[in-house]
Amino acid sequence: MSGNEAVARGAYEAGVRVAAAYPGTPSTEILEALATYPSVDARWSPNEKVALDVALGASLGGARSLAAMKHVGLNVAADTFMTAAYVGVGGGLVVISADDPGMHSSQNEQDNRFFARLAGVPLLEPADSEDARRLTRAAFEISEEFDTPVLLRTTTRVAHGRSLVQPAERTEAPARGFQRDRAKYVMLPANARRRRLALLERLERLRVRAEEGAFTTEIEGDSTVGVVTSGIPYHYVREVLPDAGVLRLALTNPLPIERIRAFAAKFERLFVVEELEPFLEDALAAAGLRAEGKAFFPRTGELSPDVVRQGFARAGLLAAGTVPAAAPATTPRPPVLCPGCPHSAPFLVLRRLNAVVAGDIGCYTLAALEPLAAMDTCIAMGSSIGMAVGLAASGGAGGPVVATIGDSTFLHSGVQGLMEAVYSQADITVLILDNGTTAMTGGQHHPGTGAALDGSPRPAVDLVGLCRSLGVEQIEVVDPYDMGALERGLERATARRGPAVVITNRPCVEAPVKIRDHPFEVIDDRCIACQLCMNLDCPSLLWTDATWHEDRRRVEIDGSTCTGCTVCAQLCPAGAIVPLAMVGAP
Ligand SMILES: Cc1ncc(C[n+]2csc(CCOP(=O)(O)OP(=O)(O)O)c2C)c(N)n1
Repeated sequence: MSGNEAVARGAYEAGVRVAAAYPGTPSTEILEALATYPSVDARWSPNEKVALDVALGASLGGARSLAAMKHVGLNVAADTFMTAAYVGVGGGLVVISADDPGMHSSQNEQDNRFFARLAGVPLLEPADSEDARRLTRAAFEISEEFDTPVLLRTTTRVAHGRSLVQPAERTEAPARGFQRDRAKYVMLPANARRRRLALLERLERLRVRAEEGAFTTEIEGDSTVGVVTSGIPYHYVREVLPDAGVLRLALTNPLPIERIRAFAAKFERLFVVEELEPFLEDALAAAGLRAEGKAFFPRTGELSPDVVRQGFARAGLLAAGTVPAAAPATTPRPPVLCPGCPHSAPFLVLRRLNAVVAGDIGCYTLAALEPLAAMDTCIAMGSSIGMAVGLAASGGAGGPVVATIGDSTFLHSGVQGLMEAVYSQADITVLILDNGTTAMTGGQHHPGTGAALDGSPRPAVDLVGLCRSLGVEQIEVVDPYDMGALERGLERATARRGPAVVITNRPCVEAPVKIRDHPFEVIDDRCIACQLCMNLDCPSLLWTDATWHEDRRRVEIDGSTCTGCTVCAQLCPAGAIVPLAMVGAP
């Protein structure tokens, strides 16, 4: 199983009844896997905070519950998370944070282990898929025994790596029902003060449990080197230094510090090997335990056996010759929008309008790259509209200010930005790129798609009605494959005072079904090599060796990938792009 499938398996075995999430790499498959199990109500929420609210509510109602998200999702859910630690649980509550060291698919690299320390909740760190299954299952037990949410933190390699697991049967957790307890569940200051003390007392009980060693494994070694580690770096350490003593921690908040002290006393040199921040290393230092760590191992990016080997070589434990040379670099292949992507043409128009574009997160963020090069900022999910309001308020934008945002992102956290735009009557245009799915993470449903996680029909949010209800007076729906309509719509919107909304309405070419209309071709001798079509950055448009006036290269179309969206044909001033003549056609 992948780590994500194993988390789902562990939760299923533990008797989880309600699971909520908002998609985000590398966490998305947890909910998709959970949805395949019977007796589990698995659902997409509009954002991570709502997902955690749903899971917490279900927990207080007595059901074992889970909320899953990528690391930045926990920023969105943090408000609930911090106080959920005070409230405690009814049925066990497990929060999964899938961190992304190396930023394979994220806007930042943050070590969410600090969230567990900040909130005062137990933290579990699986090292592989079996660990993920076993620890997720155990997390529900800890949650109920200690009356606390539990944070289970994976990383991309654990989430997406595959290894053997030993599945067990599901244990149905007893349905406890909702136990009314306002002193515990209503966080007025007087109650919260008492709950804060309960939280500290529970952390101490957890520390005692950790000292008993249930979540700690010691590998004996010779007396020269001892390594404290957690998560997937454990496997790297074992591979690189098979003779070293290793203390592998699965529970990393609270730490079994006396257990670590006893381990440390056995070795001449003590190391901590961990990904990202010196979370363990600093805790050891605070307890008076001097360990070597970030002096030799990087604080950014993923570790790997080679990176760990290099670190131990720098520390003088391995001869330099034992460290393999870096693997030859692969040819970089930058990501591109798909052939026929309905997000391309709107950005071409925005560039022509010389708009200052506050972008957001989704497939369309690729419009920031050449040749579209039509997005100027991108910070965090849902930030585009507020950023556009601020750019307009600065008076220094120097062009029409446009926020671009996908449908899933708009419903995640963009709506409040639009409220602000109406409230402050900002001179901005909001371009909602509605492709009817959460394309970036693989095409998940959301409240605007009209279907639930299992595909069953649900009422869909009416985007036009929603924007109107917020007080937007000018709203236009345009076809992003119609260059003229796009230009007219965006020109009208940007010329106007006050906020305006333009919504594009073509589905993603990949979801829910692959769209393949009749492909197009370039008639060679009509192509004047103006290369206007190349600004679209469509992967179906290819350079040829044929030139026009000897120096400008002509273009051809790969008919096997062309979706027939027609946009390049509309751009071509020479009429050289036409529907592909099929062999055998009359
Ligand atoms: C807080 C947070 N949650 C989740 C993600 C992962 N993520 C990035 S963009 C995105 C949504 C993309 O959908 P949409 O806005 O509809 O744009 P599309 O990709 O379909 O063009 C998601 C879920 C993230 N980056 N940040």
